[in-house]
Amino acid sequence: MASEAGPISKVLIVVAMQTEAMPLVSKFKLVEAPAHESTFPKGAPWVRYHGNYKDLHIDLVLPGKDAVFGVDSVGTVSAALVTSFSIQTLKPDLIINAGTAGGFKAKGASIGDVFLASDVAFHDRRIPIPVFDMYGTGARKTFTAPNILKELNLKVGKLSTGDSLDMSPHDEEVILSNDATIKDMEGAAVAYVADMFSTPAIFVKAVTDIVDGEKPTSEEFLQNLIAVTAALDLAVTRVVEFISGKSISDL
Ligand code: FMC
Repeated sequence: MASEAGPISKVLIVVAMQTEAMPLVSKFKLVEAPAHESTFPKGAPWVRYHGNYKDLHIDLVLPGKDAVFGVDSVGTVSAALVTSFSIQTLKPDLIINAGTAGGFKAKGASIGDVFLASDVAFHDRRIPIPVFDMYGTGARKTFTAPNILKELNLKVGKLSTGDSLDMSPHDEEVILSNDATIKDMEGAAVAYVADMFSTPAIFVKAVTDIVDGEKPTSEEFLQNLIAVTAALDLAVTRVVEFISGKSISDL
């Protein structure tokens, strides 16, 4: 791992869906790590692309396809697993969790906005016992990157994470008390693992759907996924270009 003062050399990009990953793979000219040189254990569906971009080594990992249903393994469990193993084996200086999210228009989010999350928390881990309640919510501040924010002109907001795409009334209540502007299915899980292993992590999230709007979430999500992914990839590219040649304390 690079010291705080040394230039960042290894970046780990954690993405949940193949649709979100592929434009970044081609932008950074990453190649898939062949099975025989895979650092991942046999049986794990996780996928790793890697390569050098400018003076950075980039590893882009995704949880891969569910073995039974063949769909992207979205959600907290898969994200935590692949992040944990990737930190152990790839030893990144910085993690970028890039993905799509739902946004709250009441908090100023619009479709296509790209946010850098200032805080993360869970909204579907209700444990109404003192202290366990706070453990469940798991609110934490993310690594602050004021210069990335300033340079890239991203929006800032709190991110709330849960394992459902939709929002139950219970979830809504917690999301409100988490003061969240955006909502996803991986961020707080990636943050938990990154903190566990003292690896700085930033959360770049592009809004595919408006949670407090009229349209059904799944419909709006699928409708906007491709277009919003382009905005996400542009933002991630700019973040990576900004990071190149800098140290952690410059971010
Ligand atoms: N609520 C929760 N997650 C998402 C969302 C929403 N309104 N819009 N987009 C997402 C993200 C999640 O993090 C998943 O990776 C994927 O997109 C939806 O399955």
